[in-house]
This record gives sequence, C-alpha cells and structure tokens, in this order.
Amino acid sequence: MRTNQPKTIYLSEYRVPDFLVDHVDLRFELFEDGARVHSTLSVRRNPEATGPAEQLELNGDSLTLESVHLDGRELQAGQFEDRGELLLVPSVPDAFELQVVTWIEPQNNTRLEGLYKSSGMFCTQCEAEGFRCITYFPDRPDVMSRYRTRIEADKASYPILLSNGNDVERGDLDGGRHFVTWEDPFPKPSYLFALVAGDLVEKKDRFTTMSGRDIDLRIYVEPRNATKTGHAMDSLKRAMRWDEEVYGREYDLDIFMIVAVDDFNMGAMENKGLNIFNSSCVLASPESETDMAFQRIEAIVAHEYFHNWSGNRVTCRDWFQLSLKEGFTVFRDSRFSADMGSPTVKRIEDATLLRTAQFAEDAGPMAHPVRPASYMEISNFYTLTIYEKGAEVVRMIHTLLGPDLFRKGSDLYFQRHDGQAVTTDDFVRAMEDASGRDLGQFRLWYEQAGTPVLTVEDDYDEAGQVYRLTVRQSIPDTPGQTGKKPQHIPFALGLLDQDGNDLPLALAGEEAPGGSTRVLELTDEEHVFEFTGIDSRPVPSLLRDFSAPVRVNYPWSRDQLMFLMSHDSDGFNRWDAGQRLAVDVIRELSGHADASVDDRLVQACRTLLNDQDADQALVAKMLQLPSEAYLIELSDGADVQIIHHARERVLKALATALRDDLLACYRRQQPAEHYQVTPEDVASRSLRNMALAWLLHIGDEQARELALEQFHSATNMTDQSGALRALVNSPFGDDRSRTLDAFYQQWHQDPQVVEQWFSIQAASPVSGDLAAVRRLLEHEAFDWKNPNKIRCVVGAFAGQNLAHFHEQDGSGYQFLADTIRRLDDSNPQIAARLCAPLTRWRKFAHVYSEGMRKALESVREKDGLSRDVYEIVHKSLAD
Ligand code: B3K
Ligand code: ZN
Repeated sequence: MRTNQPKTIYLSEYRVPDFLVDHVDLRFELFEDGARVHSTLSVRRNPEATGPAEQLELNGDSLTLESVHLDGRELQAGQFEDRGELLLVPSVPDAFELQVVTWIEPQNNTRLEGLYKSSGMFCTQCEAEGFRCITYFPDRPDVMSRYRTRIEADKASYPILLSNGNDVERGDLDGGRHFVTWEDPFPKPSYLFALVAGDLVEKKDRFTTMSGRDIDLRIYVEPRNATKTGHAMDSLKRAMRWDEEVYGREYDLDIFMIVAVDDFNMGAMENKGLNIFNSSCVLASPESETDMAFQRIEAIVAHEYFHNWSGNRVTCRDWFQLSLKEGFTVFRDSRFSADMGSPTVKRIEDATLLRTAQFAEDAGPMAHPVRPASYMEISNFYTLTIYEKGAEVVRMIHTLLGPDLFRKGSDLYFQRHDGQAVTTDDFVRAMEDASGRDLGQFRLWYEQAGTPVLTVEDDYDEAGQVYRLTVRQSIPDTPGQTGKKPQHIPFALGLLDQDGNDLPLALAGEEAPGGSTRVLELTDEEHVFEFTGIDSRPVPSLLRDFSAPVRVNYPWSRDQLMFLMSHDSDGFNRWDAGQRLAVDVIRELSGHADASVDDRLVQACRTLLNDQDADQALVAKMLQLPSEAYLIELSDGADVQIIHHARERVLKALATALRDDLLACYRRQQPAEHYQVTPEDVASRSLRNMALAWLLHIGDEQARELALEQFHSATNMTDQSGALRALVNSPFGDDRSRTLDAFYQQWHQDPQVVEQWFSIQAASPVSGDLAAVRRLLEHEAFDWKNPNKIRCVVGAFAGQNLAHFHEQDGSGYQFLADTIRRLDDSNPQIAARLCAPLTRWRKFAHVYSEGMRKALESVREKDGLSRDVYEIVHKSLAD
C-alpha cells in the first residue's frame, strides 16, 4: 500500500502567483520517438505578490530536462534545482527571459494528459494540469500569457499542424520536414493551450458575426470520417448565432477549429480557437449515430464554443472556482438546447440526471460544495456537482433576477472581467451590482454541500377560503460539514382547482393575484404561505419546472398524481407526477410477490399512449419508467435485486396489459422520409422503439417479426439500434446473437458504432452477465488504451446493468476493482472515474455493501496508487 499520502490543497491557502509570464514562445520538434520542446518565457515579478519571492517555481510532470537558460546564459548544476515535479530557480531578477528545453515521449503517454498520440496523430489535453507534462511552467489558471507556437514535423506524416490563434508563418525544412507558426493574441492560462499534428482532412465553412466579421470554421478529422462532420458544423453555426442573440457575445479570432480524436479522457475541450473533441462527441451521420448522439453533439459543440467567453475570455482564478466556467457554461448550453428543441424535454433530462446522479454524489462520501474548499486531485472534481448543480445555481439566479436583469448581470460580468481570472464570488457580485439584488444568502449554494430537502404540508380552511402551505427546509450533513444554514431557494408553484385549471394566486395581504405560477423565495427554515380566495381544496403543483435542485416531500395521493399527470399546465410537473406514481407502484411491489400492479398506472399509461393530441415529446418521456438507479437513489439500504425485479414486474404488467395499444402506437409512428432531429421526429422514433422494447420484453412474437424487419430495413441508427437493443433484451436468444453478429459485420469499421454495439451488450439486463462482459473484453475491437471502449463495456456494465453488477456474490464488484487496479498505472483519470459505482457502498443493504467495501479495500491495497484513485478510495472508506 502506498505510504506517501497525497497532499490536500485548500482554497483558504490561495496566494496570488509570485511571478507572471507575459509571453510564451514554444517550439515543438515532433519525432516518432519523442518530442523536444523549447520554451521561452518572459517572466516578471507579480506586483501583487504578497511575499518577497526568493525563487521561481515551475511545475513539471514526466519531463526530461535538457537545458535551462536565464537571459541567454546557460544555468549550471547548482544554479537551479530539478525536483521532478518542480523546477526551482533561486534568486532571479525582477524581469527576465527563461529558456527551458525538455524532452517528452508522447508515443508512450497513456494517461492522455499533456501531449500524446492517438491513431497516429499528436494531440494535447492540458486542463487541468496537463501543460506541466509538456514543459516546466507556473501551471495555474491565474497566470495568463500570450502564446506563439512553432510546430515542426515530418511533412508527409503530419501535413496538418495546428495550435491556438492565427497561423502566421509556414515553410519547409530539411529532411522532408515542415513547420507552421501560430500566434494567439489573447492572453490565456496554460490549460487552454492546444497542439495537433496529423494527417487530417479539413471540412470548411464560414460564419459572419453580428458585426460583419468573416470567421473561418474548420473541422479536422481522419479521412474515413470525412462524411460525419456536417451536424457538428451546423451545430457550431447555430451556437455562434445564439450566443450573439442571447448574450451579445461575438467570436473574437478569425478562425475557429475543431479536431476529432479517438482517444480522449472526456467529451471535449475548449482550447482557445482549437477545440479538441472525443470522436464520439462530434462525428455523426444519420445511418451510424442515434438521435441521442445528435443531441449530445449539438450540446457539446455549443458548450465548448460558449466557453470562449465563459471560461476563456473570463477564466478561473484557481481550480476551486471551476464551476465559475463549468456551471455557467452548462447553464448556457442547456438553454441553447432548450431553444433548439423541446424546452420541457430538456428540463426533464437535466432534472433526471441531477436527481439520479448528482443527488447521489451529494449524499455520498465525495460530496462537495459547488465551490469546494479542498481537494487532493483536481481531476476528481469535474463532477456532476460542479457542472450540473453549478448550472442549477446559475439558473436560480436567472429565475430570481428574471431574464433582463440576468442579461445585464452577464454583460457586466464579461465587461468587468474580460481578460481576467476570477472567482464565483465575482460572478455573483456582477449579478448583484447589475440587478440591485442582495445575493448574500444565496452564496451559500456555493459553500454548502448536500441536497436541500423541502417538506411541505398543507391545510385548507373552507370557511375562510384560505389554503395554507407550510414549507420547511433542511440540508443534510455531508463529510466535514454539519449544522448547515438555510439557503435562498426559488420555489415555483401553482394550485389546480377541481377541474384542473390553474388558480390565480394571491397571498394574504396582496390586493390582486400575481399570476398562476408564483416563485416563492424560501430563506428561512420554515415558511407559511397563505393563499386567499381559494374556494375549494386545490391540488398543489410544487417546484414547477424544477425551479431549484432540491428534493420535495409532499404526500400526494395516487389519485392526485393521476390528476396532475393529465391537467398540470407545467409540463415538467406532469412528467414528475407520472414518475412519482410509478415509483410508488414499484415500491409497493418491492419484496411483495403477491401484490399486483395498481391498475391506475396501467390506465395512465394507456391514456398517454393513445393521446395523439398531447405533445408527443412529453408523452415519450412520460412513458419511461423511473430507472433502477433513480429507485436506488430514493431508497435507504437499497436492495438492488428486489428493486430490479419489482421494476421488471411493473414493466411486464404494463406491456402485457397494453399490448394492443403498443402495437397500434408502433404502427402509427412510421419513420419519416428524411431523417431530421426535430422534437417531433425524435419523439416518434422514441415512442416506436419504446413500444418495440416493451413488447419484446414480454416475448411477443409479432413484435419479434417487427423488430427483425426494422433492424434490416432501418435507414437511421436510432431505429436500427433500437431494434437491436430490443432483441438483445428479449427472450429470443437466437435472434439476439444473429442480429449482434450482423450488426458487427455491418459496422466493424466504424469505432463509434462498435462502441454502441459494446454498450448495448454490456448494459443488457438479460444477457449482459459478468461472463458476457469478460468475453467483450477479449473481443478484437476492445482496446484497453481507448477510454471510450472502457466506458462502453466496463462503465456501461457497472453504471447501467445494475442487476448483474450487483450480483450478491460480489463478483461484479471484484471485477470492477480489478479493472481499476489495472488501469490505475496507465490512465489514472479513467481508473478514478470507474470508482464511482463503488463509492456509495453505505447506501446499500448489507449483502451488497460488504462486497463493495471489500472491493474498495482491494483497490486501496494496490502499490503506488495514483493520487486520483487514492483520493476517492480513501474518502469512500473513511469513517
Ligand atoms: N473543460 C473540459 C473538461 C476538462 C476535464 C479535465 N480533466 C471540458 C468542458 O467542460 O468543456
Ligand atoms: Zn465545460
């Protein structure tokens, strides 16, 4: 077991940098056996530094130092100290030029941080601390510099050489080599540096900005992917226009580039002017990618583009402020997606992710505030809390201020802090200054971890025609944080009368009603709201549009939920009522073999299935049963097998009772002639494939024929993989293996499709047992060095295939632990991500939690554990 415990870094210990670097001049010599990096830094003492800095300290990681020059003089041993992770140069002048030459081996870089090779091309990933794997540097976001980058490489193998900014010079060199020099006029932190060298094809387009500037848009991909760039390019142009219209933000360089790479630790990266994307988050064609992939690509392309302002022009002072750029940018991309598609569906998807995964994180051993106070390894803090809860926090400011004042606030923020590295507090202050609102208490959302719980009680006074709501908030303890203060929560609600109409809402003392949806502001532990002029007992519709990331407890009856499902004017709450009803019905069955499925749920689903006037996008969402992960999140001492079987029984009962309705629905939803990703078409395909999946789940023969026919005749991947998934999860074993083989034969040359093929199998509750998953790891297309393959097999198994992962003999846990140990040396970031399913071991019933704990312990025993995995495992096992 590792003995040297990684250091904890505290926000309270933040100090401004002792030295600033105004200019960085880089020269890369790229070879097959490594790369030489010549770096020239113009350094000066920071006038704001608090102490007299004796020495210059530069970060480094896995570098071979070749030479150091200070103002042209080579430093000899003794004039500097190479401590591996730090290069120290004592007694430096106030301003000087430092030249450092390092040798690195991108071809052996399996961590995929810094400069590495993917399918023969050189590429980089520097956020958060990857730049120090390229050269020695004060690798922290509050050191912002102008970069000039010259790349030299073999011309035949690497005809395309890219970096940030504008390309200012190019030419040929001896020995078949060439160079290109890039200059980025905008000061930036090192984490936004990027370099790409490869044999890529270039897809070009143009965009004219609001002030009439012409921008060159380019997407670089490997030649085999040349036909898969159209959707990303269209998405990019829509995002550029949207950011102008909604935020008044214009693009600033003359060129914007996107590069697709196959081996990437996460989705994409917003490097200035040169975004680098995981292939799976940018490449798409209707034949080979699903609707979900199309939507994901649009959102991620927009997200990375939006970072140009929220992240790059205004960046983070330190990594505790990560949500400054991530929360805000997720908020921006989710509004963009809502505007491009169905706002209600987008809201449902965001809330589902939050309630299933972020609430779980917030209740587990890794719980942390949106602005954490400490960390060991920053890579572990690219979390649902920083991203999704952070976005909800910004959204609540938007709700409290209203769109106009919020826009004034964002204008002020961008104008005030352009070119600076700032804090979440600066963001909130700009919102306050522009709006005149006091967000003092609101700031607790950034400081306190844990999901607030609202407990709501009501009572109706018929004689006085008063409806009284009592709302109490409490915030659970989280590791290191107890006794929390009440937060400022925007609580949107409506009241439905007996006919299902919204009542006009007047609070006691008000002269006129203030609309039918009111945003109440909760600031105390308890509030009592009295609504007057209510002439019969209403049904409350609480937390409309999910106005805050909180849990709401109110004892709705099943009849009330049915009523809300069909009448609530708030689409989100119609869906939520359906989810609550389904959760209630599934829970009633849990562990009770003789209980039967409440017919009201069957009726509700039948009504939905046949309601052709309703918004079909919403209907498609409403017909999805709550996931096993969500059901687990809602329970204490969760028994996965019981939850799985109860949910299965409900699904089977629904499919059996609604067989004819499902077949009719399937037939109604005929494929559109031309593939488009509109909310209507997506809903139609989703309903069609859901009907198929439900029917195959109960082994319906007619549906089997339909699925086979759909599998072979589909002209888009949503329908083809929908049929495949339904067959894989059916009792028809022969069809399952035949279609899986046929699919692989058809698509084995397309890695993105092979990833889908892997994940359908690894996530299958029917056939994806551990033995099957182990066979997938032996498959010719599986590659331990490719994060996507690991995610699609191991991640899908542990994260989605809960009944098999949680086999009571603990085999799934031990398998995951072995995988983490195996990956810890080669790619610690991916290894650390895979720990997540084990971290919540305390949530589960004893038969599960023991095995999970043992698996974590076996990871903890590994020698030389990475800082990434160390932090998660130790925090998870802490008392
Ligand atoms: N900023 C990057 C994430 C970097 C993760 C580094 N471990 C992508 C994004 O959020 O846009
Ligand atoms: Zn981001």
